[in-house]
Amino acid sequence: MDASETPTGTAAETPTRVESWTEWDPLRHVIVGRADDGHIPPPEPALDAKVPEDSDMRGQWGRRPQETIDRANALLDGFADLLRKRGVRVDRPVPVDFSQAVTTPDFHTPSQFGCMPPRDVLLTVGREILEATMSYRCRWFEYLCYRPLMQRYWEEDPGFRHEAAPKPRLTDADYHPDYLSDTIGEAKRLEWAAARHFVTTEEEPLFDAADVLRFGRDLVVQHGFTTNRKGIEWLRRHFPDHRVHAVNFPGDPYPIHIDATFSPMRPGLILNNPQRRLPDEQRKLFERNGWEIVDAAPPAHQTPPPLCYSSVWLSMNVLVLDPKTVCVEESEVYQADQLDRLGFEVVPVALRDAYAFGGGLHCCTADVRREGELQDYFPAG
Ligand code: DAV
Repeated sequence: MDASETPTGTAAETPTRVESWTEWDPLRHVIVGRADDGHIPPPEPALDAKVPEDSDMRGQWGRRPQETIDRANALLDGFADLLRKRGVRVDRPVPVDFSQAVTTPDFHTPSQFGCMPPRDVLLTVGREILEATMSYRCRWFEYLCYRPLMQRYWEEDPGFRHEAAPKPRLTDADYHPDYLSDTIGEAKRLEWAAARHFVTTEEEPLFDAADVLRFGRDLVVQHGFTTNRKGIEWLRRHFPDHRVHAVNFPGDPYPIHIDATFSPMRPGLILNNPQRRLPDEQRKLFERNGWEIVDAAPPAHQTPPPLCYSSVWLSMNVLVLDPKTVCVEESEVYQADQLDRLGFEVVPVALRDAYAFGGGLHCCTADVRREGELQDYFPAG
């Protein structure tokens, strides 16, 4: 299959219009990733800093076992079908050969990663899709998997703006050498995270799209391993009509991507990881504007699945279909129950065996179209 595969059901008729301003407006068109040819990348500074010190992934790299790729793809295909049945148009990326080494004038890496989490690469803000800089060498070329889709949207939607942030050089100057040890220990990592000392330096702007949340006129961006201050400043200058707010979560020893930490569900309601609370000072924006920040329910699992980068908090990596409907991974019974009590229709989706390829239900998708117009959700500033 490729980008031109024919969607089934009524969603096939959805014309191409790129536009999405929030994480919760009614979803009409989305990209769902693929696990094809997924690789555990070779060691490199930004990635090593994220692989937990006790992880089964330390010291091994190469193509993932075919049976795990097939299983993950079956789950991703199932999720895509479920979305189509609910009237959402679904497109899929076109994988490249991730076993290829990458050599630029500035770095060399012996293999690449995959194209399971489009959320990390593509940031949709209004009528624009922006390719993030990324901060891992093994993910430098990942945007190529989405180019067939971007070309098609560009041909079909005269209002679509396809943008790419400046490609970073990713020399050793981008990474703090003290993070290169695998015996740092959790206490030291928490101390560094609280002091906002992350693996990436301020050599050049760096950001992953999954560090950004869209609240209409406001963008909330996590400062952590994958996004630095200059990356946030770059976003501020790039989106001059938005207010860009930097946030950080001191309780996270491996802070990458905001979507297992802080999840907006509908206007006025955000789930926050209780082990990674938003600092008091940064809560004020939400409180002044009447938003409620509630602790997310605990994960149903004590450990992530095998060969997985992410924490058990993918439990809260949910995909909101509209302000009353949310997709939750089917084994995450506590998260499902909490959202049910908060008034949502909860749609269970099997995805856990795909987590190892780069994340959960929010990670494995990227918005193309949500209904709704640009609004100001924080009028009190
Ligand atoms: O909790 O490991 C995972 C986010 C993946 N996009 C975590 C963060």
